[in-house]
Amino acid sequence: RHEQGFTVFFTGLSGSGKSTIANALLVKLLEDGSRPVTLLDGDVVRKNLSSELTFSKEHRDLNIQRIGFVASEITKNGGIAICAPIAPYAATRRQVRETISPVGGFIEIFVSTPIEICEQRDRKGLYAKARAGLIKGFTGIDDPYEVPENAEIVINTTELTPDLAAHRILITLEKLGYV
Ligand code: GGZ
Repeated sequence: RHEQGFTVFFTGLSGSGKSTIANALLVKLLEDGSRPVTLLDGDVVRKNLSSELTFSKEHRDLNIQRIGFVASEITKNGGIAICAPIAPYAATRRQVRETISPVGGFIEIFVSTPIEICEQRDRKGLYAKARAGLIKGFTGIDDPYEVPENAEIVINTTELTPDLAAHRILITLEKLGYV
């Protein structure tokens, strides 16, 4: 029986595929059925928990700290938290890792889709708006994304479908003894 809770923390650019892979992983973990699973998706958190926040560095950090706090509570109580924000700052990601590691597992997943591909896809038209100057401080265009150097898993979406990516993550979670 698996008692320990854990957090799967995705990070990557807008349009990198974080949400799609996170949702595919959610389905697989729910099928497994061993523990409650909570998905904290970037845009859902932005609409609810962080609706008053902007995309300044301070507010992005606050947003990630809130996500980290909720994930740590879930993890502490033996659940599974899946987080999928951009989380562009390495120091803030490290903070979250340090908050959660003492109470359970922490697996960071870098969805490494290059900006060229994210911009080509441009599912929500946000890159076009950022290029046109209609959105200022857009991650990867005129705002930083600090590439993770200690992620447990790196997912290259140009080589893997979302379902295969989720499968690979699940296998790794099994190997690490979390599921
Ligand atoms: C980056 C922005 C911005 C700016 C709005 N920069 O593709 P999306 O639309 O659904 O995902 C992006 C989401 C990012 O919110 P997060 O809470 O994940 O970001 S952070 O971790 O940095 O707090 C994008 C949309 O919000 N969006 N403006 N300026 N993404």
